[in-house]
Amino acid sequence: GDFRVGDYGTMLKKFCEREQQCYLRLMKDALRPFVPAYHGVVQQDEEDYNMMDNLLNNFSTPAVMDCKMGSRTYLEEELLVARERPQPRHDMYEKMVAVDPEVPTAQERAQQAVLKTRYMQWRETLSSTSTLGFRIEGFQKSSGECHTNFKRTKSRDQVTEAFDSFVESNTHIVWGYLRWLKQLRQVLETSDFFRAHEVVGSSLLFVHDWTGRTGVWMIDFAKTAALPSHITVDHRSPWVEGNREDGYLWGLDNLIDTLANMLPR
Ligand code: 4IP
Ligand code: MN
Repeated sequence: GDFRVGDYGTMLKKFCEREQQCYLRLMKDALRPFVPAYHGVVQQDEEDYNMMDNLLNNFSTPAVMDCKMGSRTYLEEELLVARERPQPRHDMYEKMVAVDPEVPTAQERAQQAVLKTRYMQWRETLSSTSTLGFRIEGFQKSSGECHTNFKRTKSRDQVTEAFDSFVESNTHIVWGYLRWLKQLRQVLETSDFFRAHEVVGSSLLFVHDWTGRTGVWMIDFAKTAALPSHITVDHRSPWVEGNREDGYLWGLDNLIDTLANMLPR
C-alpha cells in the first residue's frame, strides 16, 4: 500500500510533492498542533516517502476513525483535464455498479467505464459529503473490528448511528472529540495556511482509547492546493466552478452539530 511503519514511532507515506509542500508550510502554521509532525523525505527500497509521527503513539489499543472533509472531493484542475483529455475508467465503473447497477448512463454502460470526476461526484451525492460537507470513510474499534461500509451513509441519523457505534455510546468520548473540533475550528479561522489553500480530499483522524484519551488531527494533503493570490475562499460558501470553495468549514460546522446532538440535553 501507500504506508509503511518507520523507525522510532514514525510512519512513512508514499511521497507526494504537493503533500510535502503542505507539511512544510503546516509546520510553521498555527495548525501545527493539529497535524502529525513532519520529518522530511526518506528512501526505502528505491521509493521516496514522507515521514511523519504516527498519531497512534500515545494511545493504548486505540479506536480510529477517518472522516473525509469538505463538499468536494476532486480538484478543479481534474475537471479541466477530464474535459480536455477524458480518460474513462473501467475500475471506477466496476466500483459504481457494485454499489448500484442502475446508476451508469447508457453511454457509460456501453463503454463499461466512467470519468473519475463523474465517479467522485456520484460518491459525494450518495454519501453525506454533498448534504453535510463530510463523510465517514471508515473506522476501527479498539477490538480490531473494522467498519468500512459507509458509501451510503448520508442522513444525519445514519451518521449519528455510525458515530455512536464508533464511540460505543460513550458520551465522555463524544465530549472529548467536541472539544478538539471546536478548538480546531477556532484555529482554522486564523490559520494563514488555511486561508491560502483549497483543502480537498483531506481527512480528520479521530483517535480514542479506553483511558478516555481523545485526539483529532488533519491528515492527507495530497489534494490540498495553494490558491492563486487573487482568489480568497471562506470554506463555507457553496462551490461554483472557478470559486475554488471546498466546504471544509461548512462540513466542520455540521460535524460539530451532529456530535453535539449526541450529548444528553
Ligand atoms: C477513491 O475512490 C478515492 O476517492 C480516492 O480519494 C481517489 O484517490 C481514488 O482515485 C478513488 O478511486 P473510493 O474511495 O470510492 O475507492 P482519497 O485518496 O482522497 O481517498 P485520489 O487521491 O487519487 O483522488 P484514483 O484515481 O486514485 O483511483
Ligand atoms: Mn488520495
